Amino acid sequence: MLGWFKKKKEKNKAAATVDHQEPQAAVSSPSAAAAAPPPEAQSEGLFKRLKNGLHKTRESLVKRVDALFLGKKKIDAELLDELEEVLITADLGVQTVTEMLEEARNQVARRELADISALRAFLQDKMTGYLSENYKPAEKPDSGPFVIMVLGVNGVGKTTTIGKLAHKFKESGNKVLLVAADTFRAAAIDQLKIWGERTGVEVSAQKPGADPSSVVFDALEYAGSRDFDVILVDTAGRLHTQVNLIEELKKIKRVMNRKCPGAPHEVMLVLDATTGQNALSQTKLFNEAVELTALTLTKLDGTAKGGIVVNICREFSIPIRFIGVGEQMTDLRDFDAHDFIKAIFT
Ligand SMILES: Nc1nc2c(ncn2[C@@H]2O[C@H](COP(=O)(O)OP(=O)(O)O)[C@@H](O)[C@H]2O)c(=O)[nH]1
Ligand SMILES: [Mg+2]
Repeated sequence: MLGWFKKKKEKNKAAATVDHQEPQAAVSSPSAAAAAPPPEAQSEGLFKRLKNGLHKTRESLVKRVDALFLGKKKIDAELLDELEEVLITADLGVQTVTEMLEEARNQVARRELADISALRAFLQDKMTGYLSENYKPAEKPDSGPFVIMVLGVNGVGKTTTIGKLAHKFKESGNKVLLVAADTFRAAAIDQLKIWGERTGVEVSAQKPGADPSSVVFDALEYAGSRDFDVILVDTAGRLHTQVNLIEELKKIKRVMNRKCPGAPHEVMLVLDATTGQNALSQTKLFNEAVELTALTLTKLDGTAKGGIVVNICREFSIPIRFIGVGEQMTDLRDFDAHDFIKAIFT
């Protein structure tokens, strides 16, 4: 998880074995994923779940590509035009698709792409490459807790993602604190408390209507010398176009940094993958306001347009850390380009 987040319980093991014991290390990079496969059975189960979660995208993208390829032996101009259209409707982004098809056409002309199966492999490789190109690990603080500020518009899955993350971090032996800085509605605070109970993690909360910046300040004060490894801060949903709410977000970030220099170590925007293209403008405006360091895409199980992940990766150099593929506690996956594309293509 987050590349460097080793299982605490395994910290004392010989360094050479730690990576192989770490089931979440796959996020660090595609090559690291290849070098450090998680235990087979577990890995198979997780991969199956990922595949199930992405079935709609597989249906709309790869099944349509395969239908197009069916019975064809030769790659001709018409086939490439049709392929271009299928990829564009899967939300991969016009620019990316155009670029990819141009390269395919050149390779066909140079006889480097000889047949349909080579073209299919070409698509798979290109997409994996696009998804890997801007990977950056999270920056771990030298000491003290790793503070993650979670933000995004209403209903995208911020609180659920925090719950799932609490579970993930706790499972790998970290001491986790949740901070209820979404003080708009009492229900939002309660929802976080339920996740706290479900995952057995402490929640720092105040009354509805409290100033979110002071909630964060007090939580960091409380965390002080209590040896937390990870602090996850929930914030109220806001539109990227609501100027005063964006100012509030900046203030929360400033207060965090003043109280705990270096924090937030991760500024994570949560995006609902089912919103398609709108996710791009959300990313752009939130990034301008608070300098995002990571993205999480939720509800990939509910959309046929998972190609949006490629679109977002190419548009911004902000790494995608996690993807949500369901509503359960265990339905959050470390994002791994290789696994993601493989799950769609196989
Ligand atoms: N299918 C699916 N639903 C999700 C996922 N993540 C969150 N949700 C649901 O989206 C809804 C809104 O989530 P919530 O965390 O309250 O959103 P918030 O307003 O951003 O905090 C809830 O019903 C969640 O169960 C996901 O990955 N897949
Ligand atoms: Mg919420």
